[in-house]
Amino acid sequence: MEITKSKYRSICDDKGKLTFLESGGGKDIPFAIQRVYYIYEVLPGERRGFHAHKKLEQYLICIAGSCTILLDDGSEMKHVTLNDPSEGLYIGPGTWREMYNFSPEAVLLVLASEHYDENDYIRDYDRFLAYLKEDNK
Ligand code: T46
Repeated sequence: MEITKSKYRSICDDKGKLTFLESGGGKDIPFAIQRVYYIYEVLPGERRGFHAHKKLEQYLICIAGSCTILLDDGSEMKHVTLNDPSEGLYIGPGTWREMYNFSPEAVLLVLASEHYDENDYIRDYDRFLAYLKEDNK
């Protein structure tokens, strides 16, 4: 499984740092951003996610603190630590994800290609494996 991490342009001057990203053809985010959400104040030891998406594409940016993302494509698992606000992790359809190891100050920002749709979620691991074998991906 290939891990796609992007580094965004940042301006660092005597006032501090500013990172920016743009969506659209040839830009930082290849899809039109339809939704933005963020996860924060995660309790110590808490693990989130435990699902895959059928269609949704997302970029995850840990804009404060750190957290780790487990990615599983049904044949391989990878763990990616996010601790740089100028870096985004791409997660495409058909990838099981879990998020854990949140530092107390962590804020995980997510840029999503679609509006919220519970029908796009696969929240059962066996169903996820079966889904990968189907032709309807
Ligand atoms: C994902 C990972 C990285 C909404 O009503 N609207 C939304 O846009 C979202 C994201 C969630 N919700 C509701 C659905 C649940 O009742 O908020 C509740 C918590 O969502 P969930 O348990 O799915 O949260 P996570 O942290 O497990 O997963 C989230 C995203 O849902 C998911 O798409 O890829 O972050």
